[in-house]
Amino acid sequence: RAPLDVVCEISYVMVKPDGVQRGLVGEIIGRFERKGFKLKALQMRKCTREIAEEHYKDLKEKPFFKDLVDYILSGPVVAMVWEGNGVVASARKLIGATNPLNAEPGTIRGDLAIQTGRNVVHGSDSPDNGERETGLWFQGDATVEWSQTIQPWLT
Ligand code: RTP
Repeated sequence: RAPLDVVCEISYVMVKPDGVQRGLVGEIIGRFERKGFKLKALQMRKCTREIAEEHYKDLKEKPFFKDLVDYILSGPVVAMVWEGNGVVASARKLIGATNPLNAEPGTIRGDLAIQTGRNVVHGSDSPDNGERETGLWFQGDATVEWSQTIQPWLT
């Protein structure tokens, strides 16, 4: 039985090509695992321009849009779905500010990056986008149902 304050959400989190190339996949997954979130889907892949453009469609008019899409296409990414209480906002906090120079120490970007255009990881900015992005990146693939043993003592 879930406690009353539990809001079950999913966030689409992605290690971007620079994070993969720099060998930061384990570090990033570890931070979400240690926080207590539940991994629901995981796939290493090279994405298509169509998916990258759809993923960032809200930024289509920005001057950096093409560079952003080229960056996401520049190497494999690690696509993930994380589930848990308040995971969308919490993931954003764990990840830190868009510009890594403004990200607090202790956050992924604050500890591990120095450039906005190479900020190693993405996290959905709303529960609706968590659902939308999960559907986009894991088309047709069901997320995995499994029982997490980390939290029963809280209930
Ligand atoms: P993300 O979607 O990747 O998690 O990043 P975010 O919410 O923190 O930032 P957002 O404003 O959605 O921007 C998406 C990504 O675009 C790149 N960007 N470049 N050159 C620039 O001024 C600029 N601004 C944003 C970053 O890679 C950012 O993560």
